[in-house]
Amino acid sequence: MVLTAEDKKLIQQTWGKLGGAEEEIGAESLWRMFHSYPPTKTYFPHFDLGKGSAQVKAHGKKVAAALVEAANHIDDIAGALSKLSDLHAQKLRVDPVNFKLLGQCFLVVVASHHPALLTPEVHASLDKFLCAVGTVLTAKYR
Ligand code: HEG
Repeated sequence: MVLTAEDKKLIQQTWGKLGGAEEEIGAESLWRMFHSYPPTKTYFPHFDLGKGSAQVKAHGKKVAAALVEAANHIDDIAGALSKLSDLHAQKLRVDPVNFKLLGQCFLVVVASHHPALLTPEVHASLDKFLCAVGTVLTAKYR
């Protein structure tokens, strides 16, 4: 996944423009993933997955923080998310297909909250970024 200089600029600008709302966006993306793709729920048997669930909110905050970390280390996403990579691939053994689903839900949520922000260029760059993060988190899945 090659992120161009233009992609990197758009990704970093976009995180800036979400203006602190990324935690809610993270939680809503997860909620949407669980309910539009129910098999994803199997990784979270210990969670209450209802709307407004405190566990989904708390988890959305963690996912958003990891995405911000990746955006802040855009030239070394693998290094920035190395522990999470071990966790998802080797411990949780999350099937790689699921990352596409979460990425898609994330884009839908950004679009629904910030329609003007998600120009086709930003859409493409954010999609590439989410794919790059997914590649890192699934790299050791074997
Ligand atoms: Mg994952 C935990 C980030 C996709 C299933 N995920 C976590 C944690 C973070 C994170 C930061 C907490 C780690 C910790 O507590 O040390 N996840 C993260 C990102 C993305 C992602 C950035 C993709 C953008 N995760 C993902 C997907 C699934 C999944 C697609 C499964 C469908 N994550 C998962 C599970 C846990 C985490 C089951 C453990 C939850 C818990 O028990 O607290």
